[in-house]
Amino acid sequence: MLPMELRLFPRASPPRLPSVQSSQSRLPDQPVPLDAWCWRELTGLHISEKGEDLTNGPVQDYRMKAEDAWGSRWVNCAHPLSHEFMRVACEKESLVVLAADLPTVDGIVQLIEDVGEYVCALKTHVDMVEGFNMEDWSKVVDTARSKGMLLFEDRKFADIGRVAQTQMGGLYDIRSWADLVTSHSISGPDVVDGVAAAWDEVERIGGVLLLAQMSSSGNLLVEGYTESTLEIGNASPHVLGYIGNGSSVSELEGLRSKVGEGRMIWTPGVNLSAEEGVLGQRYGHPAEAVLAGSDAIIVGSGIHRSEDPLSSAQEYASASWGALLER
Ligand code: BMP
Repeated sequence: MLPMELRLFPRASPPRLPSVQSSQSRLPDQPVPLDAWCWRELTGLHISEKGEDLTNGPVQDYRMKAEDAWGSRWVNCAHPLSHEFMRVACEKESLVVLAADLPTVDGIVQLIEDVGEYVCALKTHVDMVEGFNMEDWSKVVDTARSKGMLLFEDRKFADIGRVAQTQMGGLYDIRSWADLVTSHSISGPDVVDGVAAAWDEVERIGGVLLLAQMSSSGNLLVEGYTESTLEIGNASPHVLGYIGNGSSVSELEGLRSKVGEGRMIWTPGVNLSAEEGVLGQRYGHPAEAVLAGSDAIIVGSGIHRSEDPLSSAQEYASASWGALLER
């Protein structure tokens, strides 16, 4: 059993998603079976962290704000964590996901303390952290939670389902603290079911973002691969959305037109001042990415390497939020 502080959404009873089937047994064109608010009720997301029922209170206000800001995405996305992300985005007026690519727990905690008010989710590469142990890592988890951020481990799973399930545990025990993870689709749909089965083991709900495109130059995720990835993702209730290439407006527009409104697109490869990063990273403007259909901008060095991370986070928040309201 997990300690309570590692559970994002305490619930009276374990979450069971009644219509969840294996990705393979559902036809790609079948819609996700429950509407968003039904999922919300089932998962207890309408219960605040203090245990208050928000249904008749402030939830109405943020529903209105969220529907205004997100439009059809709010109505059509079915995964409960997509709504949680959209709600936090409205609260913070920001679509920023912070890529905290730092090698120490103290460094990550300090960064969250510094910029957390403008960040909706913390993206980590947990295997980058020197001398990792779960006790220290809980400082990152607790600090991110205290700032109202979702936890997103960019693990890029790519193995067979059974191995992915096991890799969600192990030293880093990703299943116990991450709300979202990334996965490649190269090994087929079972990788997603393996990841979901691991969350099920610890009675938590999580979402998978499949890599449909990448921002690195010369990557092999060509159009046909992207389309096959969408087939896998659209058939799975565990797939909250896709990673798209934030450095290319045309690639993103193409991706959005294929994805439709029911899944999110999150984009790395965005920077306000650079067009190129180190070792083949490519960048586009965050506002252009959002106008082209991105729902979350993943920003790493633009914030953590800035001389003034707080002002930079604020700039990324305002550029992304402004673009969302414009589109
Ligand atoms: P930066 O903004 O410093 O370039 O960092 C981008 C982050 O997004 C990194 O953590 C990287 O792992 C991730 N990322 C990426 O850059 N391109 C992709 O295609 C997929 C990613 O996950």
